[in-house]
Amino acid sequence: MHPLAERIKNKDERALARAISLVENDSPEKLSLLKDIHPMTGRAHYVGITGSPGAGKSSLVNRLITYLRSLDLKVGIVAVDPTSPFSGGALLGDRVRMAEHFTDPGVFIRSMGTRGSLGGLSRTTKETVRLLDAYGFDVILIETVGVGQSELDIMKIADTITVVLNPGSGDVVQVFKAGIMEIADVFVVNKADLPGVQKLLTELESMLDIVKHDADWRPPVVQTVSVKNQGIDEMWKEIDHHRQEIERTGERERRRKANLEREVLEVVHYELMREIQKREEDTGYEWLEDVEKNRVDPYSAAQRILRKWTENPT
Ligand SMILES: Nc1nc2c(ncn2[C@@H]2O[C@H](COP(=O)(O)OP(=O)(O)O)[C@@H](O)[C@H]2O)c(=O)[nH]1
Ligand SMILES: [Mg+2]
Repeated sequence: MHPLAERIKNKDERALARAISLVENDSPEKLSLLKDIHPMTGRAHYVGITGSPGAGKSSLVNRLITYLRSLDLKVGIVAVDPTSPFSGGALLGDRVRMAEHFTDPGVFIRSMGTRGSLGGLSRTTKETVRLLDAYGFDVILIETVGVGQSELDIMKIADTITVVLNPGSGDVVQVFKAGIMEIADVFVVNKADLPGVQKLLTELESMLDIVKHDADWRPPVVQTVSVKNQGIDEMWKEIDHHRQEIERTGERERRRKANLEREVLEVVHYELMREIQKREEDTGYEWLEDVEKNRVDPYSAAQRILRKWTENPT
């Protein structure tokens, strides 16, 4: 067994932090570590929290941590943050947030910068979630930056996907366009202290009538004011209710299997790409000039590289 896996099993928090760094740095030991922790995973409830920048995701997460701790649940958090050009790391707000729960062994927060994730942000995030699961957290909160394609991809690992919207923001249309409507399990209307709540609720319900009209689960809509700590218990109640429902119907198993399948292919894709890229680098991209000078089209060049690989894999 990988020594870090052994230590994670024994709830060594420093080993967990080390393991996440290995994942972030795409270390060669990574696969064997992930392999060894896999049998320890599968117990935690993965909760995704997505929504436009500024919607209040981080403040909600912070309130949720406190609330979940009051229920004596252990919480791991992976927050994907836009990398600040000034600090070169995660945003200051998250450092402050971290400090608040710093001494609590039942909380572990890791910020992922959008830059500098060598294995790809989506993959790094998912692997970090697996590590947190193996360590034994009851709930793992995954906070994304915005509502783009990569967020959508990250969210797919979650059992319960929570989408945060604000009144007066035109969020519903954006969320609809991004394809988030289809994958949302719980909607949170945060900043419910601001005007336009009723309008947003009406828009949201009519959108749900269209998108979820024949779904088994119609996403509930909860209102929160995270700055005043209002509605957090209700938010959690709906998230937990969703978990119970998908466990009851077998949907949780189906999602998890589909995720694992996808992850297998992602690993293959990534490892193969890395090998091929390395080889091409070593041979100085000999096709490059031909493609640039239009002597060879890109598709033939790609086919040639693939053929070279299948005939002589390393
Ligand atoms: N009025 C009001 N402002 C809020 C509420 N929740 C968050 N905010 C503010 O919205 C801003 C963005 O919050 P943040 O949690 O960083 O959003 P994130 O980008 O989605 O993580 C902050 O200035 C918060 O103080 C709320 O319920 N009501
Ligand atoms: Mg945030």
